[in-house]
Amino acid sequence: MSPIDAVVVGLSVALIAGELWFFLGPRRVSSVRPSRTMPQEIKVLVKGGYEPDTITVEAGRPVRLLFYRDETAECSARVIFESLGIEKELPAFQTTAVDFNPEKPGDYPFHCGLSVLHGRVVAQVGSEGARANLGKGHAKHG
Ligand SMILES: [Cu+2]
Repeated sequence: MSPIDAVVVGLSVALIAGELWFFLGPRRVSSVRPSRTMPQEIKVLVKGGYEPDTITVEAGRPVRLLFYRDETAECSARVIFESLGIEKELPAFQTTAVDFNPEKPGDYPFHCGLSVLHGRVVAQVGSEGARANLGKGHAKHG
């Protein structure tokens, strides 16, 4: 085998080994877990109702609901979470954030000022709850 042949064979072996390592080698798993202090952010469209009207989150982690009120109808001007003691004005065509931490698993209902429109936050143990919301929300939000 000439020196050139040896070089070619060597390079080929190295190339094959590289490819095998690349495709079959151990995967680097991102160890970045979502920080427990990062709020679970969910966008809610307010227009004759709440969309989504059922929001699943992980209990014990902060939640930030971003209400975008896409109307001027008086009915939806305020949102009330009685069990959390939260009441917020929702200016029309703006996004209003409502922050809270659902310490315990369970339902956290909310409604409009006249209790016509209803929605609820369902807090579940574990991150399954947070994943349920992935991809939800609306293009209308800024
Ligand atoms: Cu109402």
